[in-house]
Amino acid sequence: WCSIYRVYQPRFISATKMSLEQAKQVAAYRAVDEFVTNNCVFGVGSGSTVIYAVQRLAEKVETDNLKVTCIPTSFQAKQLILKHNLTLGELDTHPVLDVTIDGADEVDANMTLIKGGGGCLLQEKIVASCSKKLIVIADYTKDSKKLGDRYKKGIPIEVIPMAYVPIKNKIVGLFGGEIKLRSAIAKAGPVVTDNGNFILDWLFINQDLDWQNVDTVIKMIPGVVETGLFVNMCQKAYFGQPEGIVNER
Ligand code: ABF
Repeated sequence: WCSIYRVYQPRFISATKMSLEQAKQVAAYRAVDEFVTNNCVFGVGSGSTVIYAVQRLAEKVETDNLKVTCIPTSFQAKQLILKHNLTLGELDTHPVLDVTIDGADEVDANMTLIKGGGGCLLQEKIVASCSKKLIVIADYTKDSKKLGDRYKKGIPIEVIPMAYVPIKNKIVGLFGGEIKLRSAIAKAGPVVTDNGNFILDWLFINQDLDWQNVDTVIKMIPGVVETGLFVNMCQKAYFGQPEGIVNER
């Protein structure tokens, strides 16, 4: 790994993959540089872009001698915190966070997010809801006008396993589209989340729905634990570009 804002480039990674990785890294580094302060309580998101954020956080903690308490949003995030010897905290002792930096699958023009492609939406939403600020870091492919323009896998919905069929039918009955039970590999069993639940991926058709209302209505269905719709939660997004610059919104 090279120094700040530069990316290690193994020979076997294609140019496209490289530009994506570079885009993720510049966005993550920028967000950490702007939002991490001494004594802050910091929510650590999940996904591949967050790996760069934790890397940068660890550098800053070391070089600037900062005290930062990190609250994880997933098993992956907890492992990252421990790997970098950062201070691990929990909501029991730190119920209010200064900032959470997390990835997203898609960000629309209103800053509504689809999250949960990596299956961590429930803990991500809990931690975000306890944070004074939620900052998204992403590569340029996540920046869209309307949900569904770019992310084609639908909206993830975490559900209690015994209820997945009725929930599926109710959502399709209410809003249309199609729903798939997420499984890791074809013919393998369903993906089980960090919380022991299943994930439904809702391939919606109507891109002009009122997402706040959709989120509220879906969450009223018994057995739904959480949706991957984050409405009015994100204050700022950084989108790394292939050339290594960062667009902010
Ligand atoms: C998490 O990781 C998610 O909510 C989202 O599904 C995903 C984004 O991952 P990546 O940074 O790998 O694109 O933040």
